[in-house]
Amino acid sequence: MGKKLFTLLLLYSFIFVAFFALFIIFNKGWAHPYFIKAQNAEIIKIGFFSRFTRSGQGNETSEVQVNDSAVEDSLKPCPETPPNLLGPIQVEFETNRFMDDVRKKVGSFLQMGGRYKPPDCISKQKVAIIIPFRHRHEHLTHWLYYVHPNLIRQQLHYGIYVINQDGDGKFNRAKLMNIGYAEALKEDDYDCFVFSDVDLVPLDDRNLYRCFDLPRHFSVAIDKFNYKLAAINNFGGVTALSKEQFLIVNGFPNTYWGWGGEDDDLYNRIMLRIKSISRPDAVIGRYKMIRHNRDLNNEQNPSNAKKAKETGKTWDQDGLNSLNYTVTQTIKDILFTFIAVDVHEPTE
Ligand code: UD2
Ligand code: MN
Repeated sequence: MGKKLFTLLLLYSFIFVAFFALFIIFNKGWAHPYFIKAQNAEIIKIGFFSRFTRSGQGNETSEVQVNDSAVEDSLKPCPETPPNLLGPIQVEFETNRFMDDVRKKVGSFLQMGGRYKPPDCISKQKVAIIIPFRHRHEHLTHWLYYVHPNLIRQQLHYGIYVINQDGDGKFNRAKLMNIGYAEALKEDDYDCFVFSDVDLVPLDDRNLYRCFDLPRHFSVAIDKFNYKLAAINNFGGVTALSKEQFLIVNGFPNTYWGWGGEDDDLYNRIMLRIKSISRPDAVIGRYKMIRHNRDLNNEQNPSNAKKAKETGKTWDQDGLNSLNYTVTQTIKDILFTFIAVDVHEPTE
């Protein structure tokens, strides 16, 4: 009896080993789906990273980076709806965050300059995210902490460009956007440009940071405005235009110094040339704004509001076709590309 059972067990083990061997021989790609699964697990993990802390993660290049062009060729387009989205995101700015904490958290998923591409599918668009910047390091830290994981879950192929205005002259948000567009294009063939204030963090990762058939206004429901659109013609905060759309409107104006008006001018350009915009709904388009006072040297400029009434006369001479500036420094951080610029403020 015992001998019979032993023979039976032996036979079973042999069949099992034989089947396993056959599986490996005939299914050469077996390691591949497994690899993809491992990558997804990493991405899911990052999805929860706002809820728990992963400690002891260095800046090591993780095994999720796939640069093998043969593997790349076999990748399929990313799905229309990214599979790992979380929906609403918990966001708070009370925690004192440091850039190094953020580097430790997300650095291993990125390539130098704040670049990312999904390892397991091909994104339809290559997106440059442009942030106009001066003396807002704390805001930038919060922004990177929350937005990088969102973009990774969105399976976006993207790069982050922080465009820093040198000196203490009047701030020129719109011109910095144009510079970001021009500089990003020198680096890669981006199809889409997301223009984002540094103090606006999305509260829902279903708000996809990519381009649409029409210029996109993302930040439609900000906590500061009780999650309501401030005005029907508002086009400030976070927006996206494809390369074609941005060229059609001749980009942003370059001549809006100080606070205000430049977002209305872009809206007017779009209405003149493209006629319409698109927006997410007020649930997906929710944002939290980091509270701040008006910055020094960015006081409201009353002449900007007047200028924005004349967009029809100025748009084709003031924009991408009249852009001039000097890059003074470029820093490649793992989390972003920092480009410092002299914006050539006219002397009065
Ligand atoms: C509103 C608009 C913004 C822009 C601005 C007028 C919304 C939600 N926001 O924001 O898009 O049209 O009015 O210019 O409609 N910045 C610096 N350092 C400075 C000054 C500005 O980094 O010293 C950058 C930073 O990215 C900031 C952005 O410029 O988020 C806009 O400036 P703001 O935050 O002072 O303007 P705000 O909140 O009134
Ligand atoms: Mn702001």
